[in-house]
Amino acid sequence: MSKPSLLITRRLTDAVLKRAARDYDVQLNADDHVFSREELLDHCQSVDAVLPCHSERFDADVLAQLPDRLKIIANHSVGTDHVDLKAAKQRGIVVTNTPDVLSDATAEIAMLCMLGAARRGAEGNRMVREGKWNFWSPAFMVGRQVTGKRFAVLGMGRVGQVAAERARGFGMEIHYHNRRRLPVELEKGAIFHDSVESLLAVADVLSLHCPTTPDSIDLINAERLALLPDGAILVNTARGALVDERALVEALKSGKLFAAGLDVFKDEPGGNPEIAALDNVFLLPHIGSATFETRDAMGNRALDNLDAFFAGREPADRVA
Ligand code: 8YV
Repeated sequence: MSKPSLLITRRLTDAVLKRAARDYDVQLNADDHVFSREELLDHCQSVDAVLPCHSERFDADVLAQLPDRLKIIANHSVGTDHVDLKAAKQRGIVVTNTPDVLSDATAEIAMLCMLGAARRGAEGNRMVREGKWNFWSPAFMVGRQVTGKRFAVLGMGRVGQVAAERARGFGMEIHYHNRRRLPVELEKGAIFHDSVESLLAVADVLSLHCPTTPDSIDLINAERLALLPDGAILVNTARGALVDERALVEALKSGKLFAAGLDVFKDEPGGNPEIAALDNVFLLPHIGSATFETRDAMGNRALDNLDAFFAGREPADRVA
């Protein structure tokens, strides 16, 4: 029997690519070229399945133009905001994601963003590297200690829960808001807030871990930033779309926010030049899940979902 054909839109790890080549007739975008919409559609025309990353958009229009033979989009990401799930369902295309396997790596990056922002990691790093470190005083490069402060998790899903666990390790008090309150054994003493507003009011560090939906775009806007305690820190390792970046720049300039640690931006790749021009930010290029271990696990999870689908079973991580 011939192997199903599979488009892999980005270079995955060697181990994952080897496994994919064993079981699928793979079309690989080997040079990691960023597909335009037209190129993506073009490459999808001759395959039974696609294994894309979060950066390839499958909106209703793209989905409508996929060939009938393409039956599954097995994402290499936990986030699925780049796929119109409703339209995929209507079109009879199965969609899967890669939950769990990236929670540790992403929570680590949330801690890096928190500490980098609180302790002025980017400024200090730049100063030393540029040879501008020419004095020292007790008042020099003073930041915020996080120990004993309140770590506020917006979206207590898998990543949010691991981030809370790591923040607990720094002696922080955990607060959270989630659509549904967690069972007490998963809360582990975290304090539940039944509204975003109530959470913001206590957030010394606000860490975003909620999905991007039409309702959560610009969730953190000027009005909500104003609810934070003065001198709060914003951490975003989820999606740039959650934050009104213009309002963020104002809050960082006015000192309402002490700093922000961001791994994600509205415009990716690239980021936001107005944010990048500020000193009180610690910025990373969307590398929350970028560890060797996690990349292998994500690729394998996506292939597990494809294997199940082509064996006539329900993929474990089906989201549409
Ligand atoms: C990935 C992510 O780096 O999983 C997600 O939703 O944003 C990141 O973990 C990226 O999606 C890789 O495809």
